[in-house]
Amino acid sequence: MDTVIERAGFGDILEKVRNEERLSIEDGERLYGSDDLLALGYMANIVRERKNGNQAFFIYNQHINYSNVCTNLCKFCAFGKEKGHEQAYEMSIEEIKEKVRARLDEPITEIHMVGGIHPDLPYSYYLDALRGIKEVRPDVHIQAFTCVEIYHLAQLAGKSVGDTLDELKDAGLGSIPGGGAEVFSPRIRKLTCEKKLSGDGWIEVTKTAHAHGLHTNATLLYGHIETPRERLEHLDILRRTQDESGGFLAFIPLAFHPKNTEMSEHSGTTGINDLKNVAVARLMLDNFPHIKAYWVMIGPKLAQVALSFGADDMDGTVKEEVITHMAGAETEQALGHKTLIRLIREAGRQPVQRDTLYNVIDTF
Ligand code: V47
Repeated sequence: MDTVIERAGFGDILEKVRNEERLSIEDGERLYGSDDLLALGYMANIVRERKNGNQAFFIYNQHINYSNVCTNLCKFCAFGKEKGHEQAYEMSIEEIKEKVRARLDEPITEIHMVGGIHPDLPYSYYLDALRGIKEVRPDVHIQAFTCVEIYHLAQLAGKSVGDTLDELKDAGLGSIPGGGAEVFSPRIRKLTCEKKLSGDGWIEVTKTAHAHGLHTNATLLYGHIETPRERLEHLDILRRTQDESGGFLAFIPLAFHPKNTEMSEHSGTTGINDLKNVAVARLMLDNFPHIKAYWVMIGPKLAQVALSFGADDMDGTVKEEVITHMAGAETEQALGHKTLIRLIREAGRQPVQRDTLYNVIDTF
């Protein structure tokens, strides 16, 4: 394999990877610039196996999108709708509880709940939603509200982000998902999501969450108008934040789906680009314990291959994914745990069912 690495011109980078030295943004640019996927994958796999051995994780989870009403209306998003739009919806607390009740016979350990930035749902709605879920399913871990929503909730509450997080925690919040990060670059935010909380704002909320004992995830929305440099600067900000707080659990590269968005002139991502983003993330984010290959966005088959290109987690059963499907995802809206186990096994990895915080629930 070392010949493959030499031929790709990555001898020095392999040396750094083996010595556990941090890669620079310039190293990252060389990685993105290469078409030698096997060389990238080989190096990413070294880090992947160093951190997670042969294990590949999945979770039994359920997604609930309480409302798609949104004042940000990001150009890359097909989910968010203006209030009054014919497809706009918001669930009552009873409807949210009913969603949870409907799956009580399944061994779900996590509920992933996010929504738009709603103009007039009161702060009490969000607390009641958390409490309502816990009432129906007391043991479930609720991973809810992106940092963008948390900032909005703090404004609604008229409280600091820290005090708001403490209240949300008391109501049942267990951790925070990685959405809303998009690309931190002010250029990209201006062109695609001008109204959204800034990259600096997203990082501030994240740091506060970590300081208040909440773990969070991080994402990068790639495959639209961002440059490789902008992706790498985004990754560098994430790893510097992780150096300080250590509160990130997983990074999830999100493949842009253009259908039904204001950026529908773009093509979807390709398999090579998807795998490159997994591998480069694994190599750059040397202090992140986990990299997820989110099967909803890149398809179960490529997510399976990604387990050899840096990823150690396939997310989970999901159940009723909406955000990517509104933007034209052709994957299923849910996967059975038996399918996840088979995909992982056939990739030569050991399937491990985890909880949200990566405690092992079962091995197969
Ligand atoms: O914040 C919006 C992105 C995110 C599109 O933390 C799009 O474990 C692709 O963050 N094409 C929501 N992506 C999903 C998300 C997530 C998913 C699974 C697991 C975790 C986790 C987080 O989806 C949004 C936005 O960044 N998004 N529109 C689109 N057209």
